[in-house]
Amino acid sequence: MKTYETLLTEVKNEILHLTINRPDKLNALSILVLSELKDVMNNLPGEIRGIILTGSGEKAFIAGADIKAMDSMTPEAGEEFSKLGQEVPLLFEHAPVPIIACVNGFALGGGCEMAMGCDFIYVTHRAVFGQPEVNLGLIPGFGGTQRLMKYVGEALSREIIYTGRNVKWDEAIEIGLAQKAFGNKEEMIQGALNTFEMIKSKSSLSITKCKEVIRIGADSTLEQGLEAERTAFKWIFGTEDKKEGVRAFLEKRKADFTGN
Ligand code: CO8
Repeated sequence: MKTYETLLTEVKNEILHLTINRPDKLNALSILVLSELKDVMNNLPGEIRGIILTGSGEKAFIAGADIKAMDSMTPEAGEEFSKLGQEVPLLFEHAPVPIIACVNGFALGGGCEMAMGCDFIYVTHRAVFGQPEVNLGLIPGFGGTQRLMKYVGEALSREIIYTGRNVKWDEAIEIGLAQKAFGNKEEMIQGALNTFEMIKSKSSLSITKCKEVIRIGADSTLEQGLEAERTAFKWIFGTEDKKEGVRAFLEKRKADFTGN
């Protein structure tokens, strides 16, 4: 993979470890960070089965959009910044493999928004979420007004966004924003790798199609979602992995999926 100025990327055992690496600025999302994230997502290595997204250091996942960069922006530049920041979680959602956000410390503003674009979120006991944009006279601009309510419901999303308050890891678990908690960062990354081991034992085609159909369903009517499911179901019936999975069950053996 390419090297980046603000990101660390490493593929190990078919998992891409993607780390935002600006610890002195609490991994704040500058235009460069967002552009580099876009570049990674547009050039994913073919052989990977999953992505772990995390932040460098112990203090922050991402402390938000770069506030300094926004200081001198015109409304037009603000709109461009918002568009760039909206594109990244969309790329996460359209990726062919699952992405687990591993949140160690602050996931504020744009940080919470990046995490919510991932498939699910693991946390350490240091994780703190929030959409504090109202404290800056702003509004969430990288998808927070739309995605937070999908995680926690509309009324709670309004309460969190209007007050700009912090949501600590235990509340995040309680309200369904985060899915699993761990004592420290090392345990969290290992937890994500364990989850990926389970996912890797399935057909990659099944996982990609599940991800695609869930995404379509989340943004459409039930009828449209069911149609997408049916179409994907038909497609999967034409794959070697479906034949292998069903045959392995009938022959009482473990399936050997090839991703074909
Ligand atoms: N942007 C830029 N720099 C930041 C950011 C940020 N979001 N957060 C922290 N930093 C920098 C600090 O300026 C400081 O740098 P320096 O040492 O050069 O002064 C360094 O990181 C360390 O930060 P602190 O000294 O403040 O660390 P503390 O432990 O005292 O505090 C906090 C940690 C509480 C996380 C604090 O840094 C903070 O409140 N940060 C800002 C959090 C925030 O408001 N985030 C939301 C930003 S707005 C946003 O994300 C909107 C997205 C949509 C944009 C729409 C486009 C138009």
